[in-house]
Amino acid sequence: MMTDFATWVAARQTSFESVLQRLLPAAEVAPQRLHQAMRYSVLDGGKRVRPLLAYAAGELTGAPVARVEIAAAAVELIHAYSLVHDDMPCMDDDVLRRGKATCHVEYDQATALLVGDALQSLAFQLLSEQPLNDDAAKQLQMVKLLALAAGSRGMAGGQAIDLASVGRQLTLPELEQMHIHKTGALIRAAILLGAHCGNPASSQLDRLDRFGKLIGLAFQVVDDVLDCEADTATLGKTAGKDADHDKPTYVSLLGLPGAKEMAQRLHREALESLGEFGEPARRLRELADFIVLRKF
Ligand code: GRG
Repeated sequence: MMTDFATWVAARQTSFESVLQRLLPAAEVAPQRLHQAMRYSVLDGGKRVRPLLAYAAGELTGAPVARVEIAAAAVELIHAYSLVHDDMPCMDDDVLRRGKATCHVEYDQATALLVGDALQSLAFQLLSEQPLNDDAAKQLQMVKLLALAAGSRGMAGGQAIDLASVGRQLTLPELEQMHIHKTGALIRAAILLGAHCGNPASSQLDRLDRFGKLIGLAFQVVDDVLDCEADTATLGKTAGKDADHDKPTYVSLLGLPGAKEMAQRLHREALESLGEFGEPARRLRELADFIVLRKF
């Protein structure tokens, strides 16, 4: 019998925590302070949405879990690095992340910079040293996929657009471009990497790519709504920062009802893109529901 969604999520989150525990350098190993700060920034926090998407895509393509969890860890390490750097005074300058002090507050700025650098390197070390696909050329493609998603034409590029847009009015297509890169690229990569640990048909990859694009954007629209509607304690990060920093968001452009409507539309289209996959795509559909209906 298929377990319910909450049980599936809890089981994956628990086993993924052990995977991260194992893959991160031990706190006692030199340089201890850096390793402690890396573990502080990655372990015991976050919803693990990207890893869950990778697991779900892997289930669709018959991927061995031992492979998917390495790909999922690589994506989560990139995500954790981006949060550590984003919170620094030279970027978003925040003191709270995942319900605890941000890395540069708990440690110091230089350590936070190095934590991000080292997490990014570790992600690519894992993708290149662990067996993820029987075909070495395909595994090389997976390394490239994550590099593109994280780099200047992906997440880092989206962050650059974000920094340059403060105080400016963006058009809807400009805002969409920013978020497709900043948030969407890594979410899309998580889904495709999970799928590539198995044997996806090219028609499956096309559909998953479309699903990833739509649900990555939906994630950000909901993030904008929550920044405006939820409180700091629920989010585990400072709420209301977008308006305080005069940042263009879906809420500032479309208003709250308009942003919510857009999230619903993206959700619907994301589910449609999985149309013909049936039962094996059940977890992806449930994750899409979670991403749009979440309250934190
Ligand atoms: C510094 C290169 C660089 C990039 C930073 C991800 C990012 C780009 C900035 C984080 C700030 C932010 C609010 C981004 C948009 C949405 C987002 C990615 C939120 C955080 O992701 P969640 O909700 O966080 O999945 P948890 O803590 O659950 O993992």
